[in-house]
Amino acid sequence: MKENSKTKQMKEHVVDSFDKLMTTNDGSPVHDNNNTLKAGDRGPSLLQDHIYLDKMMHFDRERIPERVVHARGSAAHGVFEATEDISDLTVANFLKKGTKTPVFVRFSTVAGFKGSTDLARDVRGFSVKFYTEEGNYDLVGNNIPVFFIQDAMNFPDLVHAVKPEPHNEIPQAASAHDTFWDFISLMPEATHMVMWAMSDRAIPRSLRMMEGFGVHTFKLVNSEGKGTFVKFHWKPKLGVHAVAWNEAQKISGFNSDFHREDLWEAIDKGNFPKWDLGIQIIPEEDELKHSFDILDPTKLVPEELYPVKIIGTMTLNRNPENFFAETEQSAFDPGRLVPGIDVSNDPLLQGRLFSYMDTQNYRLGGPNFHELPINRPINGKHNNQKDGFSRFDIPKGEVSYFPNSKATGCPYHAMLKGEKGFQSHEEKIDASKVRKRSDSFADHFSQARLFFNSQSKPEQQHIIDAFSFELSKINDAKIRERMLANLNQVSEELATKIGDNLNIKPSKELDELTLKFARQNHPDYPLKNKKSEIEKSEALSMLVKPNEGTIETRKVAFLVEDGVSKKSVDDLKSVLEKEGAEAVLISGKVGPLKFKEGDTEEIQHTYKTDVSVCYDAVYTPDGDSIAKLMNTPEYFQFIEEAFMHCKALCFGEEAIKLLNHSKVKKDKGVITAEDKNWQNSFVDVMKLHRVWDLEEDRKNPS
Ligand code: HDE
Repeated sequence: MKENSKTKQMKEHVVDSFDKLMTTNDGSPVHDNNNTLKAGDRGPSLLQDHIYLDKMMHFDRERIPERVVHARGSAAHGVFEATEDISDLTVANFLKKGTKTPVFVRFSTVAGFKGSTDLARDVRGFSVKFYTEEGNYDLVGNNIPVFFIQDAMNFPDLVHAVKPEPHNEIPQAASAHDTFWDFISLMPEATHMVMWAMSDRAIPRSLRMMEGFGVHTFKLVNSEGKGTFVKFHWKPKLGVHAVAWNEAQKISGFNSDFHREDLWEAIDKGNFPKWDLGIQIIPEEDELKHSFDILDPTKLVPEELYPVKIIGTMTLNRNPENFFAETEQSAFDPGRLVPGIDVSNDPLLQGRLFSYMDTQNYRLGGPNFHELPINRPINGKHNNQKDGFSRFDIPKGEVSYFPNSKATGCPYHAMLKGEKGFQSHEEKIDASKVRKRSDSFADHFSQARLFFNSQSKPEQQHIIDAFSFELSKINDAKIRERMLANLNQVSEELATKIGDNLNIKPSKELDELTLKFARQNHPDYPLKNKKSEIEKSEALSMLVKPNEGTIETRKVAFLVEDGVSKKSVDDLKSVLEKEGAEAVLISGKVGPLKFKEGDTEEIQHTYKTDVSVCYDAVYTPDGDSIAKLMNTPEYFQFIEEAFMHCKALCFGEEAIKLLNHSKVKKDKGVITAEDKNWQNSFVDVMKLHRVWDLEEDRKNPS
């Protein structure tokens, strides 16, 4: 991996203890790290043991508060390269065509604690810190383009509602409980976002296969000071994919680090994840032109109205050296801006501008967290801010104020020397001071409907299943009813199908009652149905489009036993590897596996450690192994579960016997060596990610 200004800066702080003598924190060499100092062999221990005190005092203080939301995260370093000339829109240095900028990216779940599972049904955070030549720019987004609430004032309530309930701290990393849905059912504005949260977007196959969104509308500012509204999008090169809900639940049990491990391993193996950065460009003149308000964070801007223009590519190419020092201590903040980018007046974004800095002051123990290696800007920082806990820099000289003559006005502000620096976008505001919700934010259902209408049939079914699961977990029937009434505003079909699973019939009376409740809580709440300009948007569906799929970095389980044919293994393996996928041999035992041809290979994965939910597809090769597999219940469990989760399955010619003996039924996603062009057909099915359209048949094989 090539060095860049950030890796060089961080390198100075990396400590390598190999072949080094152990010391105390002050560098005093330690003679014995096994025994405390005692009065006599059998004690008592002595308080003067500074080596023990030094060690234990540090240990006692090893934990810092976890993030109040987005506590569980995984991160990586990389580089962003700007690929388009957008100098007409922005002076941002790092967006100049050809510029390469080091980045640090942290992905996260929202509700779970730091040690919770990766596969929770949840929104994923997608935070990018660009270490630009003009300071750090943080794009702190999510993998869903809209948010639950419109105003920052509601954020602590939203988070209190979704986090484990305060009396018993149950459930962990899950929204399927009363307090969350109680809150949501009383906040019609959350309906659009919960449609996304109940969709497969909330259970990604990999962090490398998620989109990212800035969510809010931002502003780009050019050299004339002209502003242009933009929405930011990250588009993953590997496509956008999810697992099945039943699979997610099982992965959480088998490997709660599934996403973290997947990201780490991909980078470790040189399979660097990549995303394109795109912008939707909305001229200032269009600000008030639409059925929705571009400042309302519960609304997206349909790509049909403003297409996404790709302006750069990000590659993650280095794992952190140390989780705590880098991932945990990284501090993101949407208010960390650089010249050429500014915030809009979105009331949720405005509220975030206080919260991040505030929480980091608390979480990282004071105002000098900017000096931690992971947070340091590469261009250095120069100002008169002084002192505070854990100051690393040693500022020179007697001056720590401005204006000054003693240091010739330094550090000088840009205007002093005719330079620009960061200038807020100039905007005319002529308004009364009010505490209210804008009428232009009043339509809460039409984009939720747009989202539902844009999903393929299997995706719609997954949304219905997810709502049915979550709402069934609620103890208070009134909450279920209110939620159903909200969903009835989105689509009668959606509400009726979910209602069937909950024993509730959507009705006008229920709708009115719900409205009354919402009104009681906030009497001035604007609620107006509008018609969306767009009925359906292809960009909102995750269905793989023809010829767009790839199997790069996908993991295929090869189920083998002693006597398996090496040729049968190697032939398909080479086809898959050519396409960038990985074959993993799984057997009954670790250790050497004997091939029919006589060679051996070390087995690292067995039915004891590995399950089908951790793989994308399954192959059973030919050979004398078939007889053993015929008597291996775990084998059948593996293929039958993969079948239920709509994965591609492949069987060698002799292995068809096993297929016939199982509950797996031949369909377009089950390929055998008797099929024409079978190896390529297997690859083609894998490219679809899953045969979701066969889900109903596969769940109930007749
Ligand atoms: Fe955050 N959010 N948020 N948020 N958020 C935090 O900051 C907050 C919102 C997002 O990888 C906290 O350092 C408020 C929207 C991500 O370290 C905290 C509001 C979006 C991360 C905070 C929002 C996000 C955070 C907790 C509404 C998508 C993880 C720890 C006014 C655009 C950053 C921290 C990381 C983290 C506050 C809403 C994304 C408390 C007050 C909308 C990805 O400051």
